[in-house]
This record gives sequence, structure tokens and C-alpha cells, in this order.
Amino acid sequence: MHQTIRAAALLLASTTFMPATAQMPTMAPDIGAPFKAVTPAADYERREIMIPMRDGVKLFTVVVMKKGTKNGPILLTRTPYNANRTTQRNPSQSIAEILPIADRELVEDGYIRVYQDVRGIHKSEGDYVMTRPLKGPLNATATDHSTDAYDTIDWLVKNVPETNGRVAITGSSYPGFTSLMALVDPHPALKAAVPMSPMVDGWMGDDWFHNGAFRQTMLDYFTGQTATKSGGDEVAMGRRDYYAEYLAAGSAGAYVAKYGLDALPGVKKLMEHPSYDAWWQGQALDRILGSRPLTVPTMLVVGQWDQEDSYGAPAVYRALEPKDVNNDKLSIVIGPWRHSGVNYDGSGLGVLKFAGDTGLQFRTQVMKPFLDSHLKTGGKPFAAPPVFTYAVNADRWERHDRFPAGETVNLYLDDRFSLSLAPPKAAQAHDDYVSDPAHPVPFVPVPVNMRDRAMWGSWLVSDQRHASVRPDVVTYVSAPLKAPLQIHGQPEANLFASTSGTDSDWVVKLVDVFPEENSAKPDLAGLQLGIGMEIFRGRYVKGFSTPAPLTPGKAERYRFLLPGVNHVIPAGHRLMVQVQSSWFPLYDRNPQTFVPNIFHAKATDYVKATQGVWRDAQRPSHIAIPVVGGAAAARAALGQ
Ligand code: PG9
Repeated sequence: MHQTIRAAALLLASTTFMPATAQMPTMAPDIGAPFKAVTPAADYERREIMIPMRDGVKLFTVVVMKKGTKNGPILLTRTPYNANRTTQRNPSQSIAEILPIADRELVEDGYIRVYQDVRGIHKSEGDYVMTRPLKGPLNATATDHSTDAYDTIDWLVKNVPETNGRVAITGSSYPGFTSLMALVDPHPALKAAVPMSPMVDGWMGDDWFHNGAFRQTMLDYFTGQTATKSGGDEVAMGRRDYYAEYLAAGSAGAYVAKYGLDALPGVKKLMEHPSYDAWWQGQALDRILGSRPLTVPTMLVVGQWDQEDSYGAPAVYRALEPKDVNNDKLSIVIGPWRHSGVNYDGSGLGVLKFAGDTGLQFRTQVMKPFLDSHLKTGGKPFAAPPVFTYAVNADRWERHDRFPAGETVNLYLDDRFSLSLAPPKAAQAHDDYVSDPAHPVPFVPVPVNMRDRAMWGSWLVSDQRHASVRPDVVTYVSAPLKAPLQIHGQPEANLFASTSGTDSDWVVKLVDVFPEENSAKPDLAGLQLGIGMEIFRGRYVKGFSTPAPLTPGKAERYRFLLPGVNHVIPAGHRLMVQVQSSWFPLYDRNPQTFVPNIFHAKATDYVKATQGVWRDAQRPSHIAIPVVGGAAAARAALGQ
């Protein structure tokens, strides 16, 4: 018995300490070489490559294609948003699942999809500089996004055996910016570009400032983007109401100091350039591209309600359009989308519903045929529409030869808060309101949670009634329209306004007011839908690089463009114009006292001001609206 127990114990001991080949030692580390999911049934090839640039820096690049792809065109995106993650969105063995949904139809049809981390971020080597300027006065190095795109394309066409050697570039927002950069001295294999919601001029109207007013909610972008190479913590603000938080902090500069954001070089650079100085001017991509030939067929894309980069695409279109002598190399597309919405389901936005998935419609019926014609070997010719826009409310896509398709009609702010096609005759007339920086007008109803992505993505279509009921928002409205009025282009605010202070912001909103009764679609009843809304910082009225105090009581003329639209206002709807002097916390507050740099305004600089919106013969405030059918159509619609 005793012997049996001993033998059993020996057997147990010998099995417990078996050689490593047979069984893992208990203490073998459980985290060893990186695990890669096994994908025996994958319908794709996915390669990770470090592509060398001309200065030796290597950029992390992922090449994805369907197994068996031959003679495939390449579609390249250069991004700061993590090429690795972008090409492994879902743990799947299906190419349609691992890539962004907008890639589906392309890769299924033999495209080779390439994503690259831009220099210095995520898995790419080198220094990261936010929207790195071109080589030259602002960039003393030998590289920029133009050279990196060139070197990448050069490598791809020589080293990806499955390609036919033809490349296009695309991407939205920051990757829209890198797409445009590739057009500066482009590689000969670059045959087409589709820049979407591109960041073009960060001071004029994309991302950081709009006409000089600072978008302080963008400050948090820097932590996510530049705290480390692979992202960063969110600002530890605790509460979720940015309205209360920014108000308590005081100026944008005080918020920066409170959370230590001045440790981030990008934040410091922004704060050192509050005006449109050489730093901003030298980076403005519409100017840069406008001074070069247009050689690569380019389709610019933007959403009518792009809450981040509404400025860039129309600005580049304006700069390049005169070079497109045959009207066949440059297109502009405006869809009913939020920022980057073109790449997602486009069947609705907020309470609005459209005629099907407008994102998919554009991508499959216009973008893909455009790319096919330029990239595929023996690709079918496709006459790209020079202007392709979705007519909101009429729910149809339209093709036009020119943008805008509308002719300018002035809509004047008039007596008793009405709107008129006839200029005012009064010798002196203005409507006044008090703007109090202690109670700024919120851009959406409080609490304002900037981390609520659904709110942020759709706020430009959110109901403006919360604003029009305020005493510090002056509102002009037409009678119900007698016939539809179609706006196609960029309306221009022409505001004659005075302040009792020495600086002021001016926000102008052109609004489509839906009928009060709509039992079939109650969400739309009485909706005040922003068609286009924009801000202007008063100190720049005499020049964007020369801020100057305003003269109290003197009406100045503020002219600025609203975003590009194709918007049909149906019969029975009314037109509305709202004017206000704050749009918080999206924009930092104007103290209404002129100070050298608003980032550093002190609590005592913030003062109430009495604002005047002028509407008389000498100072006829109006919106210049591009109306399809011009004055006759406007008269029929307004019954005037
Ligand atoms: N609008 C974002 C951005 C672009 C460029 C600079 C900073 C931010 C984006 O969505 O990429």
C-alpha cells in the first residue's frame, strides 16, 4: 500500500515537471511576443510597411486589398487618426468589416486601400507638427505633406506588385488637408483627388477660428492629439457642462492655464497668433493652391452642415475654378451632411430625413465612377458634374455647371422685424439689444456637453428657437412664402452694426422656419432650421491682420460669407435672420472692451454693451442671397 502511494506520488511529480515542449511551465510569462489574430479564412491581404521618406524617416503604412487583386488602383489616405486602428475596425476576416464602411464598394471592386500615419504620430517616425506647413518660411526642414505624399506614392507604385501604378488620394478633415497638400507639386502617378471637408485655413473659417473668433472648444483636441504620440487623456474638468465651465474659467487663456494646456506646444502657438498674421496667411491652402497650376482632377466635398470645416472646400473651389478652363478638372460636392458625414450613413441628420442614404448615393454614383475613370486600367469615361449638390427639402441631387447657381438677391432687415426685397428708406433706424458677457447666448441649450458626439455632429441643424426667444437675439422674419425659394451658393451677411463698447462679435444666422403645424412630422413643426450661420469678430472689420478698437456708437459694415448650401425653402415656410453677439461656449466671449489679445482678457474687461442693428437708407443691413431664378423668383416667393 505504502509502495503504491509512493509510486503514484512519483508519477505525479514526473508529470508536473514535464519538459517545456510538452507543457507550459507555470511561471512562463503570459505576455510575450505580440499576438496576431489568425485569419485563415480572410478574404484580404493586409500588409504593414514602414515606408522611407527622402530624409530617412519611415512612415507606418497599411496596404489592404482583396485576395487575388491584380492591376488594382491605389486609394491613399494620409491620417493623424491611427492607420492601424482604421484598418482593423472590427475583428473580422472580411475586408468589408475591417475597413471603414465608405471603402466597401471600392475594395470589393479591386481597389488597393492604403492608410498611412502622418509623420510623427502613432506608429510613424519623425516629428509631429499640427497641420505641418509647407517647406519654406514656416518650415525650415526638407519635408512636408507634399513631399511625404510624393515619396509614399513613389514607393507604392514601385513596391506593391498588385497595382496598376495609378493612385488617388482622399480623406476627410485633417486627411482632407493632407489630400490637398498632395496636390502641391504632385507625383505623376497621382491621377485624382477627393479632399473631403478639408482643413484649409484655420483662422478664416476652419477648426480654430472663424473670421477671428476663437473656437475654444477645440482646445481639448490638442490633448487627444498631442499629449503623446498615441493620444492623451481628456481635460480633467469633471463636470460635463462646458457652458458653466468656460464661463467660470473666464477667458480661453484662463481655461488653458487652469488645466495646464499651455504645456502643449500647439496650444501655445495658437495663442501666440490670435490675428491673421504671416503664420496663418502662409499656411492658407487656398492661397497656396491658387498660385499653382491645377493638374490633378479634383473633387472637393463638404457637408451643408459641416460643424468643423465648412470654409475650406468652397474657398479652394473659388481659388482653383478660374484655372479649370474646360470645366472638367474641378468639382465641388455639397451634401446634406455633418462634418465627414459623406463617409457614413447619410439618410438623415438630427430631425431631418433625406431621400435614402445620400452618402452612399454620392460615393457609388459619383465618386466611384470619377475614380474609376481616372484610375482603372481602361476605366469607363465619366463626365464628373462640375457642381453636385443635394437640394435640401426638395430631396434631390442636382448637377450644375457653376457654383453658385443662384443670382444675388438682397434681402433687407426691415421695420417691425420683417424682411424685405426693397431697401429701407428711413433716414435713421436701428434695433437695439444688450449683450451681456456674463450671460452669453449658448449655441445649443445648456447643459452643453461637448463629449456628446451626437449633439456635436448635428448641432447645426438643431432648433434655433432657443435663441430667437432671447432678448439679446434680434430676429427678423418674412411672411410665409407663396412659392418655393431655392438658395444655391454662399449667402453673404452685410450687417451694419454698432456697439457701445470698443469690440464686439456679430453672429448672423439665415434660418428656414417650418410651419407651426405638422401632425404627420411633429419633430419638424415650427422648427427654426439654420440654413447657414457664421460669426465675425468686430476688431477685424478694417483688416484681419490689423485688429483695432471700434468707435462706440458708430455703425460699421460687416461683410462675411455663410457656408455653401443648396436649400429649397418650400411655400408656407418663412425666412428668418437672427443677429446676436455671442455663441458660447463654442466661441470664446468677446469682452466688448478692446484688449490687445482676447486670450488674456481680464475679468474686468468683460462689460455689457448696447448693440445696434442698422436698417436705414445709409446703413441697409441685408443678406445677399444666391437665389435660383434671381429677383423674379424671389419676388414670387416673398410676394413682394
Ligand atoms: N476638424 C478636425 C481637424 C482638422 C485639422 C486640424 C485640427 C482638427 C478633423 O476632424 O480632423
